[in-house]
Amino acid sequence: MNNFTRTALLLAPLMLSACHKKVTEPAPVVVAAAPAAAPAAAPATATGTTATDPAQMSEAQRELAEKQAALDYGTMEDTYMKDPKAQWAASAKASSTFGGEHPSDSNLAANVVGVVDGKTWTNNQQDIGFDSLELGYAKPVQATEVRLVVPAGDVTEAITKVELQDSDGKWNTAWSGISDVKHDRRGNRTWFVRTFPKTTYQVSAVKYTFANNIKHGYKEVDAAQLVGE
Ligand SMILES: [Ca+2]
Repeated sequence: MNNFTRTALLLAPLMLSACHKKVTEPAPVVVAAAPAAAPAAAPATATGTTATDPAQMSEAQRELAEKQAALDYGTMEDTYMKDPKAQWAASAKASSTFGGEHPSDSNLAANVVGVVDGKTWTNNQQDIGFDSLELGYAKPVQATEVRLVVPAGDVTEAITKVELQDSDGKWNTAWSGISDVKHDRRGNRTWFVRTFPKTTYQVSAVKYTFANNIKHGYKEVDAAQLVGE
């Protein structure tokens, strides 16, 4: 039923009572079309929930949904990896490193440089204070997005601030707050992504702040992208 018909239907009794001499077209013909949209609802189970509820899915449906989620994750990650406007960190330094004064190579901030490779930086505190990871990029760009790749885990929940450094060395806050990015169980990594209006200045470094008490445990990061042109 189009809007005009609906309005005409609603107004019909009023018009009839207000103006006895005018008789509009017979209402019952229009009314008959109304229920057509009703039966289009999703099929419901005996308990009243729809078939997309994981608890109500058959094993085959669940397996299919898991494969679809894995495919979606793979497509997302492939798009990020091949993004022509993205560059990987060229240098990295951190406020702390697991092992303190004598960290092993397997925990150094330098492991965040370059493409995702499974090698990570690990901080030195599980639940005390704050840590930061600063990443330098070879080509300064007007940035629109940053991406931080962490191994499986909930590290992304501890991130509280993202800052961008301009060519004068000044740090500008691109985002701060409580992170809503949780462990992405569709794949082996979680991508922490923050998008913002294109910066008016050239960005050459990005700094992430971790509040260690928000999510207890050591914080690990594999790689980081800066997006812009
Ligand atoms: Ca790495």
